[in-house]
Amino acid sequence: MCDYPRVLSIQSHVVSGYVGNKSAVFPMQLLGLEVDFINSVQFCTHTGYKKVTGQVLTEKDLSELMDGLIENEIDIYSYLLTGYIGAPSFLQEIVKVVKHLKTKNPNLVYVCDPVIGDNGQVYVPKELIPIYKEVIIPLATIVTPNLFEAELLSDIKIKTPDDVWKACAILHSKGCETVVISSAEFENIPGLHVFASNNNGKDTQRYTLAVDKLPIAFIGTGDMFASLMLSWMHKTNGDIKLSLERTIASLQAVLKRTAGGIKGCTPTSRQKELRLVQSKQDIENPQVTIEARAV
Ligand code: ATP
Ligand code: PLP
Ligand code: PXL
Repeated sequence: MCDYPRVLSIQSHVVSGYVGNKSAVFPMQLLGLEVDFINSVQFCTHTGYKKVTGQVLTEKDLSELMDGLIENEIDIYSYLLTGYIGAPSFLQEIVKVVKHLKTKNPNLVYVCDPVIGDNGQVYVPKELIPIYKEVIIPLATIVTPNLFEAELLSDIKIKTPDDVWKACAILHSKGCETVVISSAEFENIPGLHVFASNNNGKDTQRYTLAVDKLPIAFIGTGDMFASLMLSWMHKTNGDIKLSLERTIASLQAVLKRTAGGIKGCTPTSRQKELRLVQSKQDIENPQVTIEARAV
């Protein structure tokens, strides 16, 4: 349908720093994808800074931008990527966007990072949860929840890696082909764990790997994770093992470079900003050191 791979990425924009589209677009472009992006908000910085100013795009604004693409007959995309969404009405408009893009390209791959919260804390309006669960997950091809988000979307408590696979199976049964748990921690098991499960309706493939957790709370890593998974799933023709390994290789290189520039034990938000531009080569040419294990 598309003469070359084109992504529509609907995420936050920040003037300074790297979250949302600022951490997702550059990696996808480096990996050869044509990226069109809609900024769901334009803030001075991410919301962890002491003063946050800026504008929020409404569902009407989003619909107007889509109308322009439709009128110009340039509404054909291979991929749709969505991340943090702050309002139920905006998420409902995204539903319309997905359905429309699927009428133009039935093979559209929708990659959804269902940003809801982390570590038992919800940081979006709770009304978003049933929309993700009942409407978005069935429309998505690839979802990238963290452990807490996977619990909320599957309605099961996840205590062990076995429980992760149960949650993945529930999300597959709702109609989502690929589930990637972007980060999970377990009692008595060291490290930060990543899981990927692919179910094409017949067979299931599962892979997992673990990384050492750096003692820094990075921001924007989830957004970069989803954009790298999208890019590598594209470049490897849906190989989840290679995609997971290369995504993690690039991310860990970015985080090590970022951590290396931090002096002292209480880094500022500014010091923790991802060193994305400096990591261009690690994104283009990830050096895989951690192999994913088949389960
Ligand atoms: P989302 O909420 O967007 O679904 P998430 O909460 O899972 O995302 P992160 O916790 O940022 O996102 O993790 C994404 C990836 O970033 C992990 O798979 C890991 O590779 C890397 N990562 C994030 N924080 C750290 C850390 N402190 N040490 C090592 N790796 C990290
Ligand atoms: N905290 C707030 C207030 C957010 O808006 C977001 C948005 O995603 C996050 C945390 C999550 O950051 P990350 O995707 O890096 O986990
Ligand atoms: O990385 C997620 C994210 C997206 N958008 C905005 C944010 C954050 C994290 O803080 O503040 C505006």
